[in-house]
Amino acid sequence: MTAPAPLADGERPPAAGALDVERLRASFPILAREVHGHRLVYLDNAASAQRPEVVIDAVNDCYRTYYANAHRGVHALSEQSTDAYEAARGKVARFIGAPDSHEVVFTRGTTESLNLVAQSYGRPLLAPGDEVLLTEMEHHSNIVPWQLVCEQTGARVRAAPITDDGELDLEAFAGMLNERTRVVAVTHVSNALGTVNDIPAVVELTRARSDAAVVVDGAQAVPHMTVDVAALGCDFYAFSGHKMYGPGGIGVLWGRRELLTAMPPYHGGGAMITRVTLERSEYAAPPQRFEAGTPAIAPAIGLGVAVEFLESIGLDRIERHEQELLSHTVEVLNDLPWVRVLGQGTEGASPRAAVVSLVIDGAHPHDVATILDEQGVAIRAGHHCAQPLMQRLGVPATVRASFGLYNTHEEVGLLVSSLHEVRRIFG
Ligand code: C6P
Repeated sequence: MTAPAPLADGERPPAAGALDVERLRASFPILAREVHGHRLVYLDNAASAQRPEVVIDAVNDCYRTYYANAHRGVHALSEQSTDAYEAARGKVARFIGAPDSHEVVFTRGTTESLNLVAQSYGRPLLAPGDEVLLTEMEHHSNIVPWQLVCEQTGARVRAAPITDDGELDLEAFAGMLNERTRVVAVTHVSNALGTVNDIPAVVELTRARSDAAVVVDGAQAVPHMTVDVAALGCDFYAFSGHKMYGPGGIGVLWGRRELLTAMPPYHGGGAMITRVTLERSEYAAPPQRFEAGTPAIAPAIGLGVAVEFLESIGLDRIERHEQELLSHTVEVLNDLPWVRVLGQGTEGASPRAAVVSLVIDGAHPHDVATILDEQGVAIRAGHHCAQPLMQRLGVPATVRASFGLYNTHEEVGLLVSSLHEVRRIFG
């Protein structure tokens, strides 16, 4: 079979129905490579996804033809870079349903976005006795920044429990909210289990029982489902470019404008001020207030193109395709008595997104990952930067396969046959 032609710039795949996955795959040059003599089966998308040609080209084109610093010069290149950088902000705002592009702050990634909220929103607000309520399924990026700010202010971190099925226990969560809760920080989608949290329910409970701001870690949501921050009702939403087929080194913090406007800067430096004397400085309005120093201009522009790429395919179609891959994988794995799939829930459970975590009797996840790599299958093994979750699940580590829009049922088959190879080796 000849490989389908890559999508031309601006060309749309078929308007309805299933994804034309083979055609989309051809837009990702890296997927054509081999690893250890096998075709690459890339199932480590939750760690970082691959980039389509349009994103690579956009970054390349920026550096080749118009790159200069943004917001600093009046020369043609600087104006062109500034325009492209700000246009990317507008695309991101539209993508997440932000009412106003001034609410979109470019950061280096989810981690920096969450640290920004902890330090600029949390630190001036928190006092001894105040509480920051997290969940047991958070990534370290949504735990450690809150621990740091609590050490600095005398507030304390609490964590709402999850059920054995890997779901947030909403009743227990509600019971932990009180008038001392100042921040609720919760992931939209668990990076280790794929659990999709009901953010509108979290917001409703929070509003009913406290004055806390709701901070959502959206790192694992934005590549897999339509996200509309206005509909979610949260106060802050953080995500990374590299997990949504965009460049590395760029991420986003969305925040309600009135909150951002009341927050002090996170970093000090160039471009975030209106006036500086040696005694004091006056700060620019958001988002510039939070973008000190020369920003990641080409990566931001690439992120804008990644957004257009996702929109041109349609998040609903991506979600449907990944859900089919997920249920196929779980169904096959559940038939293997030596495999234990973690936290996929039971009948009536809340949805899961694009991630399968498993353990294999008698085989350490790192050994499994090594054997799979020899077959060209890239997955992640470890604690996935979610050590409290691993403790809750009673495992030191898991094997995690995570899907992207370009994965196929054939690749699920290759994953499963590689797991059989692990079983053969470990007996
Ligand atoms: N999770 C994973 O393999 P950064 O590194 O800043 O782009 O994203 C941090 C982060 C925050 N929250 C969630 C839910 C995440 O999944 C991640 C990154 C990767 O699961 C790398 S540890």
